[in-house]
Amino acid sequence: FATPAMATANNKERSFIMIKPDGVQRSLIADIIKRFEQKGYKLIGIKVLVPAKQLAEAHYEEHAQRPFFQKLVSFLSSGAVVAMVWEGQEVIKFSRNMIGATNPLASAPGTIRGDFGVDFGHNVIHGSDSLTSAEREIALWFKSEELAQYDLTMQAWTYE
Ligand code: IDP
Repeated sequence: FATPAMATANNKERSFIMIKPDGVQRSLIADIIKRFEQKGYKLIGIKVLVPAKQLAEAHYEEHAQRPFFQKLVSFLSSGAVVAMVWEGQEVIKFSRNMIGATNPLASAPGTIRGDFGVDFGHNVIHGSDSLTSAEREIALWFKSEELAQYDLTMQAWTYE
């Protein structure tokens, strides 16, 4: 028998999730946030911003040598994005499952990209792909004081 307090030990994993400019322009913010909330994850950071090109380049630095890099960076800094940090058990891996494959046409129906996207370059959302990426991306987009520490009473009903 585990009390809710005991159960929180594994629930602190964090992922950086971003609704890209296409997702914002297509009014998908609420639908996307709703999926993470309904899954049982906790929103601990959120902001709307038009990323500077430098920030977009830093975010996608692993793709700097790829032919699509400039297009990708220009697109990300072309409009408002919603940058978020979500917390919960296995949130990194599970978010990637919720998001779907990089190519929306290869994403299963029911995933965010599978339900909302068509094209590679307009695939609606970003989610960290590993613990290392999550830590790097959260530090890049958020100051530590922008991340809220609070208890969600609902968690006692989400986690055993
Ligand atoms: P991910 O977003 O699923 O983690 P990554 O391989 O990290 O995929 O690529 C970052 C973003 O770059 C993708 O979300 C997509 O928008 C874009 N991208 C990736 N590969 C291609 C490509 O081959 N052509 C055009 N855009 C691409």
